[in-house]
Amino acid sequence: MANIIDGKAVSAQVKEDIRLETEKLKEQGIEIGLAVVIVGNDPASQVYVRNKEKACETVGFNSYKYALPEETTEEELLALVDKLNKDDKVDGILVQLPLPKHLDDKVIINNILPEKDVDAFHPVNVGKIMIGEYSFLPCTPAGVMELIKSTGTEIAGKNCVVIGRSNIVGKPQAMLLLHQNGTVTICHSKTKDLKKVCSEADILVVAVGKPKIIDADYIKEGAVVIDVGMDRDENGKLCGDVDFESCKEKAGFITPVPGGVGPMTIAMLMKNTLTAAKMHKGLLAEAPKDEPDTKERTAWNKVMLHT
Ligand code: BQF
Repeated sequence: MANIIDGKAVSAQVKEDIRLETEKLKEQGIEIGLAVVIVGNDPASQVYVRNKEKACETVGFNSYKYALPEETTEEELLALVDKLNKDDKVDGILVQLPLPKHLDDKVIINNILPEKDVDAFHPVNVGKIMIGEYSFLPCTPAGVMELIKSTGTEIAGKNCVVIGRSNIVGKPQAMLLLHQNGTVTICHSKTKDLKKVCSEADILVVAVGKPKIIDADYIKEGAVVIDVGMDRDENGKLCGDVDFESCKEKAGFITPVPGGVGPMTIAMLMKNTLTAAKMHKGLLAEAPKDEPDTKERTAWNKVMLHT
């Protein structure tokens, strides 16, 4: 039986550290605010937004929720983004994706001030991730890194396989693993012999979006298996991209769904909001830099803790 990675517990620890720091800032008269914008009535998005508001409450941030109707125009949404960009109480802005079809995610994201872009989706922040200069951590990949760290697994020199190449998870995930000196392979729908590639992975991150497509045949004995999937099985029950029951004996460590990566995504969003606030208030002059070749693991810790 593999060790099950408890994402809820790790996220609770991250949030507790943030709560303590937020409390100290409050004593100096500094409050932290996150604006959460949701357009339309997608039920999953509503759950995610609620999770984010709850997390704000847990760590002591002010959250400002803007629930806009499905018919909101690009002009109206951009006007709100502009207002939030200028609002001094708002340190971070989060626009819940996906947006309704008539709105272009890219146009909206490009109009969020990079220094308030706590999802790290703005091209400026994406570029910084590429060069290992993290103003903001990409939330889900950074959460995955924390979960790997919690297992005590060294990343340097390991075979790391990421399945999925999205801009939100797969691509930035590969970068973070690379910056920790992993030997990284990105797989996708055109990859030949996925099973063979995966079965050589010491660390396997699955972000495909298809229920239980990875079973024990894909897993190397003792591997760290991280499941980013948020899918529904044939009975409509929440499950991941990894067939947990099939893999749990063979993997060394494995994340469950729910209770694995999901809570970490939220915790990392809180961490980014704290960073945004500190930058905004002039408490953090420069973005932390990651220089993996010289500083290796300690660099990651520094980046994560913004020390
Ligand atoms: C848990 C997300 C796909 C597309 C857009 C806790 C969340 C999920 C699960 C959550 C996600 C997934 C979020 C659990 C935010 C993660 O206990 O397992 C929290 O709220 N997430 C999102 O905002 O947009 C998404 C997945």
